[in-house]
Amino acid sequence: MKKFFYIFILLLIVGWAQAQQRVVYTINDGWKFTKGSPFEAQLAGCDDSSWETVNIPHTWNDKDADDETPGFYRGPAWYRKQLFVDKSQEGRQAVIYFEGANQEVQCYLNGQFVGEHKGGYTRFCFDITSHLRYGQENLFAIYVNNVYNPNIPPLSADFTFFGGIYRDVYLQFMNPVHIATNDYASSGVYIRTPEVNNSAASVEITTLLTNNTLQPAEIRVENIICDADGREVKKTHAEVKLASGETKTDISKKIKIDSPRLWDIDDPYRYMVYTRILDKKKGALLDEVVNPLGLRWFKFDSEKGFFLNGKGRKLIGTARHQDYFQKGNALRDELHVQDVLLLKEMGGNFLRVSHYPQDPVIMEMCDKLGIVTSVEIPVVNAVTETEEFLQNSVEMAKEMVRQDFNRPSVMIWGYMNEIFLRRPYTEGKQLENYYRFTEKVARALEATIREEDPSRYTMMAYHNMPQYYEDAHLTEIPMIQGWNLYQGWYEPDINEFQRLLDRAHKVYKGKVLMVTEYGPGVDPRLHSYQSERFDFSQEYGLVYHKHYLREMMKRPFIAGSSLWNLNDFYSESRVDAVPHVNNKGVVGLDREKKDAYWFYKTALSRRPILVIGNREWKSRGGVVNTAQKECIQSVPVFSNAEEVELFVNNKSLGKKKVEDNYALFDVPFVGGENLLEAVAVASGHKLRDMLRIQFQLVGSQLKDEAVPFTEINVMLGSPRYFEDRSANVAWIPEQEYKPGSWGFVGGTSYRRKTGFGSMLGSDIDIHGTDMNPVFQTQRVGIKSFKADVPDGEYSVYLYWAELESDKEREALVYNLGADSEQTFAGNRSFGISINGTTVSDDFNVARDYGYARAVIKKFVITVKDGKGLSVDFHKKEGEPILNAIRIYRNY
Ligand code: GCB
Ligand code: CA
Repeated sequence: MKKFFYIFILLLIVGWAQAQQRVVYTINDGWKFTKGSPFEAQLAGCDDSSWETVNIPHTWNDKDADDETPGFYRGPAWYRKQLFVDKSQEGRQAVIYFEGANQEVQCYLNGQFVGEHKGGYTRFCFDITSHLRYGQENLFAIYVNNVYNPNIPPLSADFTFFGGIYRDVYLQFMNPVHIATNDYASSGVYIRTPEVNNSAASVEITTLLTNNTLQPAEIRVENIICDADGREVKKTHAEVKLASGETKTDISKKIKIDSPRLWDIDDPYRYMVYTRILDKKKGALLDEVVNPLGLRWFKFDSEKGFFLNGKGRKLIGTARHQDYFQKGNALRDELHVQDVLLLKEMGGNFLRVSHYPQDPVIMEMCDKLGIVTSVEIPVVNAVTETEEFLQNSVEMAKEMVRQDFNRPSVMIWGYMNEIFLRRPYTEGKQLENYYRFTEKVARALEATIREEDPSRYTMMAYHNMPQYYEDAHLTEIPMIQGWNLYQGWYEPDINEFQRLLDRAHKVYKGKVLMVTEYGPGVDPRLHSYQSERFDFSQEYGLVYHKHYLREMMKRPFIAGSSLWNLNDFYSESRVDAVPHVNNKGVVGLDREKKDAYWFYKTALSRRPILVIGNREWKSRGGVVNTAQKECIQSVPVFSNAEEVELFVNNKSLGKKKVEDNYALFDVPFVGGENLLEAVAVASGHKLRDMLRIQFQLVGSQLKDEAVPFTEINVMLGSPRYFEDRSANVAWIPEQEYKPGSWGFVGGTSYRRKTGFGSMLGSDIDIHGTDMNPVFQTQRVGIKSFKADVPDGEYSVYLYWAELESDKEREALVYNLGADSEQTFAGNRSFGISINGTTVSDDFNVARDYGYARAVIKKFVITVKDGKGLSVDFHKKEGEPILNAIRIYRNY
């Protein structure tokens, strides 16, 4: 009797387990991790007790990709985890599923190899059924490397290749008879919508079914389409017989939905498709997979642009990189989610998911928020002329398409970004062969994607060397041409942008055109009222974006654009105003909004908006320039109201008309705290915004008692303002000395030559500081810096960095066209005296500190007899320099 009872219970458990639905959970926490290749790390015998303990998402490069030492760890590493798996899932199919790991993975379970994967940005999974032990500890050992592999794209790119298991990892348990998990880590269900219009839609659902039992299985496949409220709209079913071990396709054709509610940018309505398989006889549910269904139709027209559900829509949005301040690419879901919310809030309706497929939550968010997307594989900069490279690229394309196949937001599949940026040859037979091979890869990718998914468009992004792409026929292959254009940034003439658009329109008649990239670098710590390209100021950022948006809006044949980039991102080898960071984001690495973000939000959003710009600039400074002892500086106020009024310290500055999405006010700042208050009325709504700013007022006459002297912080050779955010110090531009006042005597501003003209200062990384901009400009040939300060004791800090070196001549990889014609001027020596006392007669920055290293010397000086302060430079060899000066009154 007792025995019987147990058998009954056992049957119950087995039966229950059989009929149970999928169980999916993450196994992210508490992994042992080490770099390198310890002996037999996949085996239990390997002692991992001294390894670090980490949580996934994890990257091993979050710190070394952001430190001063060039390079970051690109090598092998291991993750290990002892995981107790209870008996609740015993007898079921077990799968380990990775959302992404960079870039080559080998997975072992209990000492046995279970699978491997190449490519850092697509999802993959392995069946572990035969290796898993229930009711016991299991040793998961995962080898990952991010070593350069000539056969795995990307070979090179302007972003850091953070290594690691940097997205979620899961265990999945399901019935041995289940919806297939082994088709490029897709959902096993492919939903097509061959016809959609306002009155009806037809849906076709393909399901891959697997029987991993030793018996044949007879099952019922159901597809239930529900509306967003969960009400059943349509249901289909079919009966399928599966032989033991068989994987089979079931296709439910032409499911008709009348009067569909469409998926649109403003109303991203989604149906849900529940794909279920049931035991034919017992009716028990064996497996279920849920997919979103968006009913929409769209087209791109080479003259009129993009149409969604019959309506013309200009696509405006951004590209996005998947990293974050101090975290590298290892982000929890919430941080991904936040980015799509930021884009939506900005009024964007398009996301170029570039340069690689991203976390599934990014795609989910785009589906949910009505953001049209283009997803691409990371074939960037160059190809390797091998079949293996070609094959790996094709595999990636398949993974991409199958994994995000059911997303209503996806309308474009992309491949190849600026593939001729790093051509290994520049002429002759080798170049010709290289072109031919690249064309072959392009044609293979195009064919693969079109075969996999004829319902979407294909796109390729080019840089401004049309001739290369034409020579290799690459401009002909994809359905959409994406142009990455940086006129007014890498190239000097901003107006060349619209000329290039018109050229493309003319030359590539019939091709759909998009601007897949454009953008200037902006460091929100920098401001300038004489802004120019490469100065990284907020102000130049605005000039640039205003121009580009205006020119694209004028041209209906530009179907859309994705500015570069939503966020600042890490690029180890790059030096912008912030080392290792590409500063072209409209939000920062920490997602701080820059003025350009507010500009787009005002231009694109239909909600009433009023935002005082320069919001982040909380410690400002400047020189008295009114009789009332104030400093007038302009402040943009972003609004879609017709006019705005600004109050400063409770006094109205009057109303101003808004042009180009903002009104520029001349704001008289007083020393200390200032309160700005903007008011406006937009579409009947009263709007108000406030901002408090600390202002460091500097007298124009330093002995003027109405503006007592406390300190000045001056960047030489520079019209820029810089905010030292850690210490709330306001750096201001240089000026020429006039008696009673302060400033430089003699010399010129340092400008670095680039392939197309020159840039203010330098963009080399300055070691030993996190205030690059303070050191990146300088006055060359300076004779003196004078300040007619009142008597007292002062700390005088002199700032130097040698900007000239042989190294500097090596063209910076990403600053297209940086040239090499400068002569070496870094070998310089000069004397320094302060108020007539020699402090050095042979000061040589390069000799004593090397190139590009921040040097700060502090002198304590007593000023007497009303003589003020004079720092004098005495030329010995080469030209004397000074990068910045801080004069601080002690007493
Ligand atoms: C490009 C590349 C992108 C770079 C960008 C830049 O054209 O496609 O990967 O980050 O330019 O900032 O230079
Ligand atoms: Ca995730």
